[in-house]
Amino acid sequence: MTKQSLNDISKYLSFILRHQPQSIGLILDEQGWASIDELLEKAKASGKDIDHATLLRVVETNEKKRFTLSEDGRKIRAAQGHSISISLNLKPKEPPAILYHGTATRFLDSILAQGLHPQSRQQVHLSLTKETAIKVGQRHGKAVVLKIEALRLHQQGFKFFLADNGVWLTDQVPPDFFTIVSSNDADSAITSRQPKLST
Ligand code: HQG
Repeated sequence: MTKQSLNDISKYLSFILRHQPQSIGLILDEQGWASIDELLEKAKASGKDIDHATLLRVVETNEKKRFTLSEDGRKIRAAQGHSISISLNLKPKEPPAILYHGTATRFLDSILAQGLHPQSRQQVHLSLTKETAIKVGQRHGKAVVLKIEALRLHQQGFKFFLADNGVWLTDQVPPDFFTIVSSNDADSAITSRQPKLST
């Protein structure tokens, strides 16, 4: 199986497990888990034939560890990124002092005015490193990175959660708790209209 085929299956599983399980008649439990047997059966019935070994290979080789298996190996769920309403049931956790959020310059005006909101997903996604945040931002256009004062937010009562794959999640980030990071990806026009510039 080629890397491209594994990647295609990963995208398909993300679509089903994060966004549209009902598109193949699959019902996830309240914490986002699907029975692997049922998932494979329903995928096959809708024209996507994936065998069990291939599914396990996708889970193991996925570079962002997007999928989690249950302890008994019979269930699977997406580690984060859901738009459907499920509760990952993660325990709140104290975050590091700083986390990063990658976004695109075209969203900046709105983000500076309103803060970060989950938009179509369940929570705002934050990264441990600037490098990861740049990659996340590039998915949307010209990347810009926000440096989030995560620990200060936590101390103010905002809850943080660490997904199984190392992505940090929180419900929102108000404007007073981030600054724009100067990087090669943030052009000077952006950095110059930002009052609190950090590196
Ligand atoms: C932006 C991928 C305007 C936000 C990634 C982002 C991540 C606002 C976009 C995971 C806003 C939502 C999630 C506001 C936030 N006004 N825009 N007030 N607040 N936004 O894709 O964080 O590869 O839903 O900055 O790596 O980009 O799929 O979220 O640009 O971990 O596994 O609205 O998805 O993982 O975009 O990405 P998304 P995200 P996977």
